[in-house]
Amino acid sequence: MTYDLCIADRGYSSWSLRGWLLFAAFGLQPRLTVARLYEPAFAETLKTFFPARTVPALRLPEGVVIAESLAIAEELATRHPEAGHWPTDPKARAIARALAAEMHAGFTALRSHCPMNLRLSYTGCEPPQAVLDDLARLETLWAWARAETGASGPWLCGEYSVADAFFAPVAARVAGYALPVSPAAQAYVEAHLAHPAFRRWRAMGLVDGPDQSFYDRPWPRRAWPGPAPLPAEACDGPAINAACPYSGKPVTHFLRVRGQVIGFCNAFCRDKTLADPEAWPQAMALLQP
Ligand SMILES: N[C@@H](CCC(=O)N[C@@H](CS)C(=O)NCC(=O)O)C(=O)O
Repeated sequence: MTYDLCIADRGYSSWSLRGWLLFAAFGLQPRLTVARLYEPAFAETLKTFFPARTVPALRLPEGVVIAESLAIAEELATRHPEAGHWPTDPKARAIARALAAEMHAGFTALRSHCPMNLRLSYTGCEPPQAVLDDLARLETLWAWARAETGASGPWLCGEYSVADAFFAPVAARVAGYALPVSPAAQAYVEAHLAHPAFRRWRAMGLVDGPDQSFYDRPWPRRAWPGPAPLPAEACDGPAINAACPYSGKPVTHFLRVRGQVIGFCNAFCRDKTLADPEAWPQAMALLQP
């Protein structure tokens, strides 16, 4: 059963992140096509996903394309009930669905003033009142979900669900623009930044395509407030491994981490690992203690 998922620049495309998390955070793997935002080829690429005109666009195994994140969530949840997209408890499930739907339809001020940019973090963005209102609504929703579902861990409705996948790019915006939130909301943001699938996506987003000037802002920058990556550098071989940890193919591209050289079968897989080695357990497993 093959799913073809079309996404755009991982560093910037918030809806692509949601679509991808609906797979990666629930143990599913699509075949990816990557389009580039703001390039003529974007529309060309999407022609192969008719009738989609935005990403994410998902071609189901039957051949039909659906290009709305909520529809993708519902299809995957129905087709893979074991994957846990929605909470099984009826009350928690209803709340998770309400959260995902409100996210999908709302928060327009936050979305337009603070577009997702995983490549850096700004300070001094001075959010206007409409963004502060959106942040207040997030605080209300997040606290309500926790109180009603009795969630005691990091996620809103118990286990990580579609609701959390939908708020992951919102957490990235709070982190990326140093937005003012309560300690409880900040803890939720930090849980997203440390989530294994989010970390893998961001590592890819750091090296996936050029910087997009559309997202430049004139504000001071600070270090990304998520987990600090292990220092690593590109280098020459030989490596401690002959086969790429991801594909099993012979290694051609190398990096050094913790004083050891690991090889990969292409530049992208080397570079995404270089960006955040600990996001990639298959690569880290190669290292000698
Ligand atoms: N309602 C859509 C929104 C998708 C969307 O707006 N995606 C953006 C990228 S983050 C896009 O494709 N923009 C390109 C365009 O509008 O031309 C969904 O639920 O997935």
